Amino acid sequence: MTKATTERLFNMMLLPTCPDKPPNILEPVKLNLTNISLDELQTKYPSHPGDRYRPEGCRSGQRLAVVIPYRDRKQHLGILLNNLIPFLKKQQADFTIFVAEQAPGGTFNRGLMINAGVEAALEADNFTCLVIHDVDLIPETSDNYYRCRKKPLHLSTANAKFDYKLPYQGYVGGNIAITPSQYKRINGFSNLYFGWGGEDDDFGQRMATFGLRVERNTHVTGRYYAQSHGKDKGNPINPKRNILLGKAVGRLKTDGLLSTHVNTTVSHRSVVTLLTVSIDTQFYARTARR
Ligand code: UDH
Ligand code: MN
Repeated sequence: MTKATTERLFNMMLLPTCPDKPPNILEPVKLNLTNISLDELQTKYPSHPGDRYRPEGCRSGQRLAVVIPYRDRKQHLGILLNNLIPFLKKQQADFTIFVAEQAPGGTFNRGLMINAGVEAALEADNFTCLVIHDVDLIPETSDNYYRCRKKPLHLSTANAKFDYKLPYQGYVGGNIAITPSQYKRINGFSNLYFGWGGEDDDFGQRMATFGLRVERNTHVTGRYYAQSHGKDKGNPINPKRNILLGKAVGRLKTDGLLSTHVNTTVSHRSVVTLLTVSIDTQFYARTARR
């Protein structure tokens, strides 16, 4: 038996399960909006094997992978991580954060980055819960538990950017908790939404098609601070989003988690697992012409 295996077995036998309600969970979140770099974060937070954080003294009921679609938002990422790590530690979560960074050049594709991030996460370890997380949203409520439930859970129901309300009925954009098996059942996100808009509604249609009724955080629990930004250079509004949405359900089986055309490299940065995702642009250019 390897040392790691022995240690794991030992922990499993000795550690009690973490309580549903962690100690001090009702202390309010104190947002920290000071700029901080990934290097500084690596110094601030001790290194963890496999970039995995585990609660001290107890065993968490779930193994969480947080997946952040990302490009060109360094400042947002530093600030998010500096808030998210203590937030998840307080929740006694067992978590690894995957940053799915789209390689430079070309138009941003949020759905494809999320699929690539989930793919890499599920290859890396046996996670039991996925949280899809935008880089600019910071949770404001301590007991907004990043845990999976029976149904997918929409977390960011009260985004400051939308006046702390849902922008429209059926909105599932921003942050969502979903199990790997649910995510696989709906074949993840569509890979075809280049540019801003539509991929989240497409994802909503996928869940509805499989009878996965999304549960929602209350407007108190689901409060998020929104880091401000303008339009990103590499992410113009997608003029084709409504055409794509019109055929969302028909495409579900052939366009999704099982058919990403990307090349992903993995780098362990101790606070996060950084994925660099290069899109096969020629493949997607051909798909778009069809
Ligand atoms: N993202 C990046 N880099 C980009 C674009 C998007 O990292 O260049 C990621 C990031 O995680 C971000 C998420 O994708 O939080 C969603 O993109 P967004 O923040 O642009 O989406 P939002 O809903 O749209 O905030 C704001 C765009 C304003 C256009 C409004 C038109 N009605
Ligand atoms: Mn945003």
